[in-house]
Amino acid sequence: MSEASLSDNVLATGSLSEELRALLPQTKEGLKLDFSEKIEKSVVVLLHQAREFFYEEKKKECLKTSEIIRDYSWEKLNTGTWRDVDKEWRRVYSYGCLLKALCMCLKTDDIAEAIRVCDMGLLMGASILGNILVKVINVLQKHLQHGKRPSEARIEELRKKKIKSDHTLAPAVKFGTAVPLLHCPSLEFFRKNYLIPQKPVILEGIANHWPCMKKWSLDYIQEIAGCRTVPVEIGSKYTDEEWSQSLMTVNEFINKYIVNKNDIGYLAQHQLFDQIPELKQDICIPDYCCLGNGEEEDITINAWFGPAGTISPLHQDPQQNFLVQVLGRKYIQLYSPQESESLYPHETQLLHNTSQVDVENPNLIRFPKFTKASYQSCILNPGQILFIPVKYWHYVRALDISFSVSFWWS
Ligand SMILES: O=C(O)CCC(=O)C(=O)O
Repeated sequence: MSEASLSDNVLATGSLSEELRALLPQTKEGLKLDFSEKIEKSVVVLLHQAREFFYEEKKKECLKTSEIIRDYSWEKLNTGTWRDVDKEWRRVYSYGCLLKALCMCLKTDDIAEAIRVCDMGLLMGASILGNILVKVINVLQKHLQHGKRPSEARIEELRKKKIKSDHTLAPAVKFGTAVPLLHCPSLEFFRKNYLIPQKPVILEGIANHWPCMKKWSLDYIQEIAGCRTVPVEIGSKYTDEEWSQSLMTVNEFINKYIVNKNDIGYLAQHQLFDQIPELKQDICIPDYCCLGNGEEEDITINAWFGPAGTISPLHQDPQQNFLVQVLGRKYIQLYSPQESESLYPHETQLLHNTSQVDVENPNLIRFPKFTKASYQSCILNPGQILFIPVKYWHYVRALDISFSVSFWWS
């Protein structure tokens, strides 16, 4: 591209470039690049070069160098197990994504692609420069949508189109097995009767006034997050051989797995609210979490969004959980940790927290003790919160298009 056409582009996206620059330190020295000796010297040199090119407005060179940084650190992120990937390499990857996205916006006007690059940094990298990737995406998204956020009237219009129930037949909740239901219990009542004895309970009247209950619909989610890249689990359950994971935009996910039901796709156990803070404004942290001894920032908030028919096989987690139902219904079975022996956990390290039993269609020849396991069950409806104590086994099947938010706390 000639210099003339380069500057034409900069002019065309003038205010975008100004807004992006405002997020960055004024001088290249301000954009600190501190890495430990774990990062090879040649990579640190490349990072300095990319930074220099960026501040000197050598966009083509900066783009090329940031691509090399991304490709090289990508290899590091994909070698060995994720747990063993050093955070320093994840930071390098984030810098590569940041510089690449910035150059793309200044050099071309492919904003959607720049958002995808930033999302890759958020998903695979580590936080840099005060979570700058989130801030960059905020600016980019405004320009992508010509500065429009849905107005109150538009939110109301979208709400009217709210997802209808799929009318999937809900399994009967057997008499005597139903999870008890409480309306706005006091903190002390909940602590004494459910938290201390570690008993599941459904809480009503707590979350039904959260903004998400009114605002969220397929259309609203598409307006806020349609262009964002998210991880999607493909296949009916994570214990199946054919199960896999893929990255795609929320729009692609909705079109492929919710509107057209090609296969089961599940945006499961994803910290979507860290990635898209705008959606976080629509939810609250249940007050009952203060009964734990952890800090509020230690609470892990996950999104679970998918079509009817997603299944989370019977498994247990190491923290207390408030599972909040926002859209659609879910059928849930719960087994106390004392039943573990009758639930036949997988023997492998990776799946030791997951039962081998297909709860709604158990093979009693292979797993005879399963008939002895006692359980509780419920249909979780929008606005309800299910308290799942630490290590309590839970099986979850969506009966409708469903959006749940889980709060893991200690
Ligand atoms: O909703 C689901 O599919 C599973 C939720 C879950 O396992 C959890 O919140 O820990």
